[in-house]
Amino acid sequence: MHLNTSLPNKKAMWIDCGIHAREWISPAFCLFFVHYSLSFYNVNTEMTQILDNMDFYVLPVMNPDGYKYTWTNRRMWRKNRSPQKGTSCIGVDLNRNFDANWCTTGASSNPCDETYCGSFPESEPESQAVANFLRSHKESIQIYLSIHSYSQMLIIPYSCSVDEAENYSELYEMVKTAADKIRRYYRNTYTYGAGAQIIYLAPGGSDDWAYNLGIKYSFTFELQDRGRYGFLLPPSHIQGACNEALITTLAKMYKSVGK
Ligand code: ING
Ligand code: ZN
Repeated sequence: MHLNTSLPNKKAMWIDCGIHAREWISPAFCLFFVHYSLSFYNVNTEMTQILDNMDFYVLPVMNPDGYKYTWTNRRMWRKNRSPQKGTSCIGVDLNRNFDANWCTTGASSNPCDETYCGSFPESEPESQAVANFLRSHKESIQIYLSIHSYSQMLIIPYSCSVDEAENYSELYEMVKTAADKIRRYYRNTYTYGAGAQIIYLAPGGSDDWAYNLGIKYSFTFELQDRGRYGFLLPPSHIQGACNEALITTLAKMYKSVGK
């Protein structure tokens, strides 16, 4: 979906949801976000100002085959559904398939594993399509945002190595501010920081790849919860989870349109 009000040379933000099949709150957030944007343009000053200065590219489900499979066959499936040569094991972890220290420590080269990196970087049509789109729009796309669940984390590069990102302090301030805001508004805790420090080494992720492409505001959010329901977040929690992600997203956009 491309939300756009016409102005030349506008900046843009990219959001993708549903890289991982079982993280159902993620596609829900993308649709919530589109609905919110369309409902509040010309109603809420913040949203109006942002949309006047920025386009949104929203990919509601990056992994549609996997997502469908979690509805019909196995609720806890993570990868995509691509058949692999020489094995009956299926699927590649799309968030290990990007070209950022691809398939080093933190990913698996075994097609039967949950973090299988694929046979080469961008081997999968899903990751290739996203990478191609970002490559051809990198002049305008200023913010990259990828939505996952669960564990309530606001992650900045890098996850693929222990190196510090060049604008680490600025990114760190942004996620810290966002986490503080969520705590104030919703009394809920989000941890924040570089992926390799706050979770685990994870090479081949989309956010690190987008960052290295030159999109210097690159984030991965892990939405609710912190483990009570995990991927099986009950419907009653959808609104709250989306609101938390929304205020975080708005704060970032607001900053980047210079208001
Ligand atoms: N977590 C992410 C994963 O792919 C992550 C964590 C973020 C890895 C950014 C790489 C880059 O493992 C979940 N829940 O999928
Ligand atoms: Zn995920």
